[in-house]
Amino acid sequence: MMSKKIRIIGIPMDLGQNQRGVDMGPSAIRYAGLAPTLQALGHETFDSGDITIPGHYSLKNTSLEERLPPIRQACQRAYELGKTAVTNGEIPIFLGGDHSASLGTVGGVSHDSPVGLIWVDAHGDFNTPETSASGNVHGMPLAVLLGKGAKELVDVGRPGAKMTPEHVVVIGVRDLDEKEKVLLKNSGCTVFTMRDIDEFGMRTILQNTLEKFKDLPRIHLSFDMDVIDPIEVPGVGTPSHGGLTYREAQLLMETLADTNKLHSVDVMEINPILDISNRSAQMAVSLMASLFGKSII
Ligand code: EXY
Ligand code: MN
Ligand code: MN
Ligand code: MN
Repeated sequence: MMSKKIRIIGIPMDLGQNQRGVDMGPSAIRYAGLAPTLQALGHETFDSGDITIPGHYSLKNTSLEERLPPIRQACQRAYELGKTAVTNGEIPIFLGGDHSASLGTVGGVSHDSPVGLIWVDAHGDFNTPETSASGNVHGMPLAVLLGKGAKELVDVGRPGAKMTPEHVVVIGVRDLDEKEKVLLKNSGCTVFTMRDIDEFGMRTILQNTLEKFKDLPRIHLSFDMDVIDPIEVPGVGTPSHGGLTYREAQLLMETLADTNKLHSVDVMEINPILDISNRSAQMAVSLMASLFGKSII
């Protein structure tokens, strides 16, 4: 794989859910050796450090309404950093932090033209404040990117190029809320559940995905680490049994590496407080190595 310019951006977002610790995800992934691993593959890395999450220590157990302004502000910053990185010809790797931040990252990297969005997650992240039982914004970002939900967030998240369902593929879902299921089913997005992966295999799912995106020159991968089975990745805030195997996740990365279409990537939801010996962050680094050409012979 040709040498890439990779921009590491930490987004220690934890306002989208209630588990403390996910704000330390960016540090855990850096500590697991992300930059030296990518450099060893011949890539050039730049690290922007972590953005500031306004008020993030004083908002424990607060309401959705109280959290919307700081989440909006942080996602606006993520939007701007993503826009700047891709404008400078860099590939941003956003390190979460909870998945609510992706309503900003995806908007920023697709500010001027559509991307194929591959959303890999145990969850649909397709709730709105009206359908959500938890009120947690990390269960909403994909709906926001398609224009559904809180106006304060839709105004931030909607990319200039206006994300459309035809440009969205969801892979790995197995834990959907009832009302969310109806929204996702009627959304027009392509959804491959864990059962689809079991029945057809990851290779077929990826072939279908890349066929769907054949006319799109750029792909954004929004990877929620809870898509992988919690036995392999215990350090996540909303674990869900029966996830991707290590190899299914690696095959996904290797297949995307072959396309040379990778435009940007989110690695979200690692919570080192819930982890075992930083194993989940080490897995994230291993996956990024495959995404950036490690297994290409
Ligand atoms: N659907 C549940 C909710 O909305 O609260 C759980 C969402 C988990 C979201 C994680 C980031 O993927
Ligand atoms: Mn998610
Ligand atoms: Mn998830
Ligand atoms: Mn399987």
